Amino acid sequence: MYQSSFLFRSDILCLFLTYSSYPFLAPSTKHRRMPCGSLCYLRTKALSVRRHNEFFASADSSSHENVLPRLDSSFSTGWDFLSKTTQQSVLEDGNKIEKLKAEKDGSLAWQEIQKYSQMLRSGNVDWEDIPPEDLDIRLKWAGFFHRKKRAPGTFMVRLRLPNGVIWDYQLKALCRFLRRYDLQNTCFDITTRQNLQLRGIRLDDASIFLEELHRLEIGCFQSGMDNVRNIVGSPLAGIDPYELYDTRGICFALDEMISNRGRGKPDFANLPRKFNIAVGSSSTDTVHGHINDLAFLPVAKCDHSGIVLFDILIGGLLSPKRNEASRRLKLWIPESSILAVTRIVLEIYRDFGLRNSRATSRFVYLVESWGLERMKAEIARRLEESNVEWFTSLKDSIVDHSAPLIGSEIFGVNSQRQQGRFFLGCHVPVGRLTVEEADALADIASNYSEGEIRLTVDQNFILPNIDRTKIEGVLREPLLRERFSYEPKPLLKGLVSCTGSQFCGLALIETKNRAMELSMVLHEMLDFPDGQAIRIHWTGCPNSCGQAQVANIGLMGAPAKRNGKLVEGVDIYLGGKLGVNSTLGTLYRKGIPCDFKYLLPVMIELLQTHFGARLKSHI
Ligand code: SRM
Ligand code: SF4
Repeated sequence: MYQSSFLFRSDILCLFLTYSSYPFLAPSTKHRRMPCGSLCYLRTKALSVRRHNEFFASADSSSHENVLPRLDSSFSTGWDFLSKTTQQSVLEDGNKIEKLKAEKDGSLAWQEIQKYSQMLRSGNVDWEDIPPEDLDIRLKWAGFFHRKKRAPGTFMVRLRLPNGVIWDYQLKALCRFLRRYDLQNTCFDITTRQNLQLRGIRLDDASIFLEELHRLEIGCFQSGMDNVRNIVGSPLAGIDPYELYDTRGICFALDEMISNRGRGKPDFANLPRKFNIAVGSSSTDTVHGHINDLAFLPVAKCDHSGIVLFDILIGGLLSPKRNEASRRLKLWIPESSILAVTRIVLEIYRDFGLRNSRATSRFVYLVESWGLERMKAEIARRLEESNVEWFTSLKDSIVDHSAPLIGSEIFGVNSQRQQGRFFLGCHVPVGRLTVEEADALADIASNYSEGEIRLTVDQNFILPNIDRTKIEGVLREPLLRERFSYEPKPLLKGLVSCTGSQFCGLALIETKNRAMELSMVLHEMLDFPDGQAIRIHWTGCPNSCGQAQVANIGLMGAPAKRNGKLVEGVDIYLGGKLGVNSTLGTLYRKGIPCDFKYLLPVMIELLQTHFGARLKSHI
């Protein structure tokens, strides 16, 4: 470890710079310096505006040739990045999916999806002729999820939208693509990782769709299976008055490092399991850092240099087997070290993660099998080796604990840190948009928010950077008055729902429709005097994609009994908290039938006793 007992001149200067840059560091802190990487979202924004124009200029061109990178035989796969020892142990002792990857790596789907698409278009084969391991599993590496059980022959495509940013021209082009299908069978879903999923896509169109995505600078590769998922950042980045750090640049840079901006990067395409990353911007919890495998949360900012220090959290997860909030590593880093730390953690996970059982292969199991101290020492050793800046103690954290927790209170017109600019938070009922609605939203963004739309982990959106002169106009937009309300009712503000049985083959219950219906009925019966959001999350099975344990009240699909018969039911979780002292909700009641005759009284009682709801006088 670098010690400051013997210092050259440059080291003295460096030490001086370090302490003046980081006055909140304790004197015992060990440190190193490295050149700062300059990551600038503004560049992305400027490019986006330019690409917008270019895209429309070329949109009518019929040639889709040579847009995608052509992969040749020298192309490495995820398997090539595994050490000989890992490869050997997978072959001897790996679980079913590991064996499947060893046979043919998932990253090959990036090529094969185009091949299959062309074969289907030639009319000589049918989608049912495609080997099921490719159709149902490997294509998920390319972001194509066959909805085998609920909509056979069609695919859900999951995008990668770092920091949840999407632009009007991108959304419009996606709508234009989906219009080739019967609109009844397509839609968009905003996901709990501030991302978009598109439904109803056919495999014969996959290569054309991919080419469209590439021209739009949107990625979808590595959005499923054993990959790093959408990089979550604050939807209020750059506009939040309480912000310590603008997350946009780093989210884009992380996405680039991990997935080559969603176009595929084999280095991290054969992990033992999925991996979630979030970067926070302030104590205003908009990213749910505590349930990610790796999270960077800002804890201190130097007034003088503007440098922000981050806490590193590791090992958070929700899963059928267990739910864990992430643990603080007690290493602090500046922004310039986030990429290096992420690379190191992913390499450790890829090279040493457990691969014999799918149920115990998430990162937390490696952290536990090594112990937190060994994991910390290994990360520190590798940081040291790479000459990356990090710190072992922090004198003081300047996180503003008084910042309002606006994660689920983003609605309506809000002042930005920029004078005369406002953001409008809007509610999307359980995250779903029809193609027509998405198209109209893109037009609204063009007219009022410089084309930008930001998605949230609560499956809603905000329109940033609205000029004062345009506020009246945007508030009059019929789509926002009638459908995507900026004044949602208390139970809708924090209502989240996973996909459920309408499209998900793992679901035990229907979720989205039920979530809306129950909220409406509860609003008919109850008053919520303080008008605060009550966060209710529905999730169709114990995988907890709808993050039931993050909610005030979590409803998780589970079997229930009525008159001796098995029926759709929920387990109820209670007590999830966001923010600086976040906690996960715990099991409160098991096996309540979803039939409102049984569920409604339980919910009314809960809302009255824990959340200040009152029965309406006419009830
Ligand atoms: Fe998830 C599997 C949907 C966020 C834990 N998840 C699935 C699949 C792919 C199953 C399948 O093939 O049908 C679902 C696709 C259904 C569909 O048609 O939409 C699915 N997960 C979702 C989404 C769309 C829910 C939503 O409505 O928002 C979310 C997509 C996020 C994204 O953009 O990438 C989604 N999933 C999550 C989260 C929440 C999060 O990331 O913060 C979790 C819990 C957190 C975590 O992972 O620690 C989550 N999904 C799972 C799991 C259990 C993982 C585990 O370690 O056990 C599975 C099943 C699996 O991986 O074996 C799963
Ligand atoms: Fe499907 Fe279960 Fe995830 Fe809901 S929680 S999307 S039902 S896997």
